[in-house]
Amino acid sequence: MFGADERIDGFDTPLAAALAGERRRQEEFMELIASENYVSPRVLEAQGSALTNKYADGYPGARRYSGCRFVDAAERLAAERARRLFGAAYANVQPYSGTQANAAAYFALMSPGDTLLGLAASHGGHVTHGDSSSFAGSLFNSVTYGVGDDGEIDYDEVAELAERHRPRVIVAGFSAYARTIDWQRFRDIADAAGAYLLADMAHVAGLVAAGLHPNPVPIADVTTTTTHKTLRGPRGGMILARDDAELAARLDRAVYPCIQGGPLMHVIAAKAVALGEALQPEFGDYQRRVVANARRAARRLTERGLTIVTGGTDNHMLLVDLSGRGIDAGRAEHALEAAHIAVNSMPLPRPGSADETAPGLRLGTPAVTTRGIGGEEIDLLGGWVADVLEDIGDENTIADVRDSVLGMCAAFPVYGRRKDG
Ligand code: DSN
Repeated sequence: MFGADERIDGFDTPLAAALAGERRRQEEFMELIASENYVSPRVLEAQGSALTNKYADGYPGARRYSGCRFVDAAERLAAERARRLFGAAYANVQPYSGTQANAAAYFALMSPGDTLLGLAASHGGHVTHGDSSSFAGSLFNSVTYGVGDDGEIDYDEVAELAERHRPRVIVAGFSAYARTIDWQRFRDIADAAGAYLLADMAHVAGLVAAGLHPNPVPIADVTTTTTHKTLRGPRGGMILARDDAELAARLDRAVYPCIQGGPLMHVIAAKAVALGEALQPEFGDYQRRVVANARRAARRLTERGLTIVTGGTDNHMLLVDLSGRGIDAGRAEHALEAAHIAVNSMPLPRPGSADETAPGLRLGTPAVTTRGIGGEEIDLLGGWVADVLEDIGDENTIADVRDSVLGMCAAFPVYGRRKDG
């Protein structure tokens, strides 16, 4: 039997150091990676619970294993909360990730060789939206649309490609896009082409839950999402859909047993916690601060002479185009990391060119907002990002910014007690 006081520390020193180091890194960095967030202690509690021990292949009430009474309860809670939060008739909370959610949705809606129309990865789409590096691009006949010269989705191009290629599925969604998606426009295009519409709301699910971004669930045939990012749950995926019993059965079969085995019941319990948190009124306040902070950061960076794609943001992220600065994006990411500011470098579409990309940075405000940062702190943080980018090789600038960042991190701890609280 295990002793109650068995700990990693003292047993596995290198792993204990990695865990402690990462915990400390999260406290001591300003986390501006748009897809990351900090989960609550309650979510961590469920994720680290004994539910990790339980096999439960199948669905609540119909498992391949005995002893599933309590994990059934956890899964029912998660699914019921997901349906309530997003007004969905159907929710499957088992996908291990957003990629698995998209894979299952594709297998429910298409056969290998069918045509898939999605946003090109080089224009802000996720690789599962049809990129050749993903199963989506190799199993299906992938056709991609892009953004126009203004950096916004070119809906006319989507319509033209849909009419020409008659895809089985059109995917609306993104990994790097700062403007509101017009789900209804996609619905109309899909209807005209006889296609299914799949909305991937992974990035904006928290905003959708708070009513700050239109909800795709009543419009799309199937909606997929991750449960982390703005939704602030554990890393994982989820599938939602309107009321269609036959489609629901296909989606269930596509998740299990088609592409997944036993569901991760501890993660599902953690999803239930996070979805319960998202149903609280304060979650809406949090999301409003996330968006306000992103807009404020975009304004601050613009004041400092940086180019923000589309001139600003409607959501939690902003895309900084470094092409006019002659700065290598990877070098910018590393310089910011040295200053304890975490961002993603990523190629951005170059207006007017389908293939060429511009060096870019993707920034987002979900994580810093969780730790309580807002208002003038966002101005300071934006100023520090600009300082590092202006003086990219200057170690003194990096050291000064790092000191300032560490000071702000100490004043706004993630899991510890506030100095002022
Ligand atoms: N890897 C996630 C992101 O960073 O956006 C999903 O695409």
